Amino acid sequence: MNFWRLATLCELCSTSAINDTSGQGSVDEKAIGSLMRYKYFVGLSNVSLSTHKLAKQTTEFLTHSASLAVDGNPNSVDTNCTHTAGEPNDWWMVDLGRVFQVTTVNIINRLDECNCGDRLDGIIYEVGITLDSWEECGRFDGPGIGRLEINITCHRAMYGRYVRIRKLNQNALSLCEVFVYS
Ligand SMILES: [Ca+2]
Repeated sequence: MNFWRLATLCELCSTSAINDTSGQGSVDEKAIGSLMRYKYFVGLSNVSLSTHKLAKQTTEFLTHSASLAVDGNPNSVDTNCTHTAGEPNDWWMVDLGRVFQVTTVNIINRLDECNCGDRLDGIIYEVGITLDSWEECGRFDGPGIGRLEINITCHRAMYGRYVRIRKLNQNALSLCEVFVYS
C-alpha cells in the first residue's frame, strides 16, 4: 500500500485520538493500523473525494452552477446538473483539497426527457497537482445518450489535487454528479 493510499485511509480514521497529546486518550500505532486495515477491508475507502468540495466551471448557463456536480445528489434531471454556456473548450473542475492518488472518476449523466446525454460525447478527464500541471487520466468519446453512468479508470497511477473534465467539442457540458475515488 503506497503513501497516498495510507493517507486517504487516515482521513477515514478518527484523528482526534491520534492527536491527543495528554496521554489519556492516545491510541498506539498498532491500534491505528488495525482500524485502518478494518476500514480498508470493509470497503470504506470507497468514499468519494469530490463530494461537497469546491468546484467551478468556465461558463454558467442560468443557475446550473458547478457545485451541482458535487452536492451529493446523483439525480439525473437537469435541475440537478451543471450546465455551461457551450463555449469552445468548456470545462468543469473540482478541488479535492490536497493531493490524492486518483484512480477512478464516475460521472452521472443526464437521463431526462432532454436526451442531452450525448453532450458528454468527447470529453477528457485530467488530473493536476497544480492548476498548471494537467495530465490526462482518460477520455470518453461516446455515445453518452441513454447512459446513466460513465466511469473512467485512469490509464496509470495518477496523483493530483484537481480533477478537470474538459470538452473536446463545442457543446454545453452538463454533469449531474461527479465522484472521484482514490
Ligand atoms: Ca448533483
